[in-house]
Amino acid sequence: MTSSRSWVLAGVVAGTTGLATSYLAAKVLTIRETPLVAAADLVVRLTPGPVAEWAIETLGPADKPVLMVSVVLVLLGSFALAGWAWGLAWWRGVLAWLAVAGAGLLAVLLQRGAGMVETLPLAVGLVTTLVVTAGLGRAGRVPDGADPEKDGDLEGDGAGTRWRGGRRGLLLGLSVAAVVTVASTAIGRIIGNRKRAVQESRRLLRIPGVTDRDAPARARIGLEGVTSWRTPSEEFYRIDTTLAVPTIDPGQWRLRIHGMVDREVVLTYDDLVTMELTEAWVTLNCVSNPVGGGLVGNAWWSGVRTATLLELAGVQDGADAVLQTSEDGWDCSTPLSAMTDERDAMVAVAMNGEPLTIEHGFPARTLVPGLYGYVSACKWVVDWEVTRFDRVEAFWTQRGWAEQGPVKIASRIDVPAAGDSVPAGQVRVGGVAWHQHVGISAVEVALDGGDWQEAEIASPKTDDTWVQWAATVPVPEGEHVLRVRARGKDGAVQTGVRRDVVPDGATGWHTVEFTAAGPDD
Ligand SMILES: Nc1nc2c(c(=O)[nH]1)N[C@H]1C(S)=C(S)[C@@H](COP(=O)(O)O)O[C@H]1N2
Ligand SMILES: [Mo]
Repeated sequence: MTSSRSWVLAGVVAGTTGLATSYLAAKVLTIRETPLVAAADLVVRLTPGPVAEWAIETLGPADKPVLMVSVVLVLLGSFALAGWAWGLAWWRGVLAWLAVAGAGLLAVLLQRGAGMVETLPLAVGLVTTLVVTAGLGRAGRVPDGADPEKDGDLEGDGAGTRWRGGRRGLLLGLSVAAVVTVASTAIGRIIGNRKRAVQESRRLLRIPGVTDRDAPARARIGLEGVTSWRTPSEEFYRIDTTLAVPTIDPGQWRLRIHGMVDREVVLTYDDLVTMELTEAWVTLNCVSNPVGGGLVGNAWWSGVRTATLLELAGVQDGADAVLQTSEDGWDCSTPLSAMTDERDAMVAVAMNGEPLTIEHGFPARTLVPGLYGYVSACKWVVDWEVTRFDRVEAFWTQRGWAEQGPVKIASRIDVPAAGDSVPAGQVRVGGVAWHQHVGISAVEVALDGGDWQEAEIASPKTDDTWVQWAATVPVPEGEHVLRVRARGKDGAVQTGVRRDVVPDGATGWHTVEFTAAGPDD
């Protein structure tokens, strides 16, 4: 292409195509808003109050459409600029596109709760845009001195710019961009509508028998700064390998139980929620949680006992494992014994009194107290194969993690936090400790490598949850190190030997360095 007008057009076309593929990627990968909406959102948040009020007063209900149209116009303007810059020198164009994408990145990251996945649509859009700009530039390129109106002149001088087809090439490039744009938008729309429908049916869902609970008084130590005993669902840690969170309509959901069973069973969601519900406080944690880390949470779960479901199918002799598979293909192998003994292992349908959130496995996920999530807590679970450990190898086991994943005894200091400065004297310290399905019998702290001192512990009724602990420690002025260890109801004492999370969970005492200041500091 020769004229800057063509470059402006190429920029607008390329940017629009990128917008479309980023939209598709957002619909496939996330259940959040697209980069375009994020940008509009950012404008709203950056708008000074008086301007916003003026806009609402004068524009009324038209304020949202006006906003979106303005954002789109600004975007088209920047696309045009980027195209024009590319015409001057390709690297200027690349810089311009990076600037546009950077602004989008800012908008996306400033959305509440946005993570890495939310930035992928932008990357997809940026790559599309760069490819399309370069492609259009190439397709429309005409050697100096040739007639741009003429097609396919192969009489080029051979050494110079290759003849790429002039106007015909440009039209072809534009058509490809148009097809990509329309197809991405259409497919994105279909996927987006499906996800919205699932979110809506989740919102409207009322599961009979599901109750909600506050943390019982006996489970609370009452020290400010100690992690809340009941983890709110939106603060519950999330771990999975999935890029595109499965959105499963409860009406479409099935759990197939097969393998070493007397009869194969296929359960629908209605089958499941009309069975007797079990409810329990259960603390779930991740094997990848480092000493002192936050990949642990405690919730009130409602579901159907896994033992009941396995009984329906009739487990055959010789089986010792259940290979659980998620809708997204992830799998884990769980000891059959943990799914059939007296513990509250369940296929959970609700968390803290509400249907599971989509990120935490809606409409159904497994939960086995006492086992790390990676060997048990299959989200979006759809398939159980009753089998033997010597016949299967699940996702994380194939990658070097242990086949068996019982939760290790652990404890954590929440107060003081690392680097805190507290008044010297009698200092209240506290945190949480857990050894699911065994229980915590005591927690001890030691200051600066001194003697262990027993802490108070709150005692929830169940051994399947963490416990809060607190202690009053005499602390002189200066810099200090506090460490904590727990004792299990089985008599085990938490080891101080530091081990990494691979292959079956970290060990070692959590320590916190803090300062105690005198009255004059
Ligand atoms: N489908 C699926 N289920 C999964 C995983 C996964 O990657 N995919 N990760 C597991 C791991 S490692 C953990 S620690 C828990 C975390 O559950 P949460 O995200 O609800 O806290 O889910 C488990 N279930
Ligand atoms: Mo995990």
